Amino acid sequence: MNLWLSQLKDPVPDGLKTPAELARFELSHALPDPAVTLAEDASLGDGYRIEALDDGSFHIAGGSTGLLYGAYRLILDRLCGETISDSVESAPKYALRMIDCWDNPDGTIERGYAGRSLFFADGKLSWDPERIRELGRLLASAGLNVLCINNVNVHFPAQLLLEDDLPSLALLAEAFRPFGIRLMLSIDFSQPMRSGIPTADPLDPVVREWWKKTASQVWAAIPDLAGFLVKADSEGRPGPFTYGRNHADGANMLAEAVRPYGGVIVWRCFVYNCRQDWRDTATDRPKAAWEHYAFLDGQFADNVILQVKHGPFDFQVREPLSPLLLGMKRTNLAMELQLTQEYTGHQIDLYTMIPMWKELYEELPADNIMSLAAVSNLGNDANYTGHPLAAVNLYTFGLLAWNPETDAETAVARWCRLTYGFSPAEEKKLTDLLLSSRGIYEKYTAPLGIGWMVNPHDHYGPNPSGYEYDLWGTYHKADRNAVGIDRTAGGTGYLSQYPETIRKKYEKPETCPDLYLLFYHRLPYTFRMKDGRTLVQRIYDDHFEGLEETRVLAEKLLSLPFPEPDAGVIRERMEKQLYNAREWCDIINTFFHRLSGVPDERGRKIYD
Ligand code: GCW
Repeated sequence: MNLWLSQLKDPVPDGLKTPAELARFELSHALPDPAVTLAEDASLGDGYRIEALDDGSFHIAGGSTGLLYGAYRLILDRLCGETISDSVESAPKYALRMIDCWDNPDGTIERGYAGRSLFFADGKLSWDPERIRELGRLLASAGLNVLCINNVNVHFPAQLLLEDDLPSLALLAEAFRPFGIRLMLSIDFSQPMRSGIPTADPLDPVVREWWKKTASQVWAAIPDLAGFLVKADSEGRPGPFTYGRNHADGANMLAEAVRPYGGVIVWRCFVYNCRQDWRDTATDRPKAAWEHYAFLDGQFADNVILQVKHGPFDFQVREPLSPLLLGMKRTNLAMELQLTQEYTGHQIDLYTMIPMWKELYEELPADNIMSLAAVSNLGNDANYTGHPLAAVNLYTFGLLAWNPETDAETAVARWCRLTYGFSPAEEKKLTDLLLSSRGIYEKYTAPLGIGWMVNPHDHYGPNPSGYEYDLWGTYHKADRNAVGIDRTAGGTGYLSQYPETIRKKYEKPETCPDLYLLFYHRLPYTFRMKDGRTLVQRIYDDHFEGLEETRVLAEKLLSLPFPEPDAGVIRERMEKQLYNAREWCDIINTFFHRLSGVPDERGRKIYD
């Protein structure tokens, strides 16, 4: 199974060493005719230039990886029935196009919905070389180039990746090398303490020395390792706060250790108080990242990249763009997206993400964003992503990381064509269904930007007050009159973290876009929306519509001629999604009906 590359019949053989060699292999097998000549030009790096010559042949120039990306461009265009008539030049917008796996050494995957790890089993590295070559091909053909293989929550024995497991890790890095994919590792900030050092204080000379020595050993084994990914002082992970240091102290200390080898430190900004008292109204979780990082702008070393989740909470179906991505102009930034569907349906419910990503880009100036990262939705299921249609998220993420201008419909249609080769009418139908899936999911889950009404911990299915009296800072405060939190200047002040244009867009409930309404405002159920409906009526309507649209989605989707085994898996998941959508619709509507006492204007069934 090779997903969107299923038309490439010849598996990548063992023993290829460089992306340029792989490019030659792929072209000679997938595109033996017309002739394609390749010329390596290191100055082009990942970029390529393809020229269509008068005799019908093609010429590709590029760095070694550029040749590979150029080769996939030609091959995939050809598989799509497209051809390059003159010449094209292309180079990626982002230098690091990363997939972050949350895989644990025991083979489990945190928030994974597609089987077990492709890289670990029984406490150590373990992989099937053929599957790694398939995966490498998938990732490279989507333009992705960095793979962080282990969970940011570094639980023992993942620390051994920097110690006894190095030789094995070097072999895995070698397996990915022809695909132009460099490995990255999540590290444990307190790891020096495993060597008997009594502290992990980033300003302690012994600790600094330990990291330098460790980096020299790691890069001696894997000279092209991309760097380290760090989750520090977040959800119980160790970090510089323990020693009264800030995150620039922590990140810069590591940056110095990896600098001689061209390594980067990707430092996550997912830092907030995860032991909040629900009675405490002074703390508003979305404000946390800004409070921890904004004042450090300009203080990070140039090989540090701050990795910021796209929204200020945590990958909810609707969140505004994180203010850090707009405000830290003197810091290298990466935006972090989540392909694994933690809050978006567990790869059971259909949820195509590119429409959401495109919305984020509407507000993103992107000048100082140098990397795009996504939490992996991969596992060892035969189809890699559990739900066969979830693969569209991996592929289109790659296209977007290469070129954020990529149009959502074109990207999804290309994936459909490569994967299923349907007739034009069927392809259009599938493309439209995929593009509509996010809006449908959004309608039947937590309303109007409020988020979090999920079953705690597992995060699938409705539970409107599951997190209401918990420690995580995720409250909606619904009572009999009103719902939501005022995050404007008159409320928690979260909105003040944004530039003026954005503040203006959201600050008044009358003009705030509907879908963000309850993210920013606390409003009575009787509040009149722009179209004249009351807030609570809009909530009821959205949920009934979301359920009905899921029914229509199921019917249309299941009428398409998917091949087996996809057809069976899609049918089975669609049935579960229908059940889930009904649970959401009824529970959310009942919740608000019980609280508000307001009947549905249209007299539809809401349970008491
Ligand atoms: O919200 C949380 C997830 C955790 C995850 C964390 C993070 C890896 O529920 O499972 O931990 O986000 O992004 O670090």
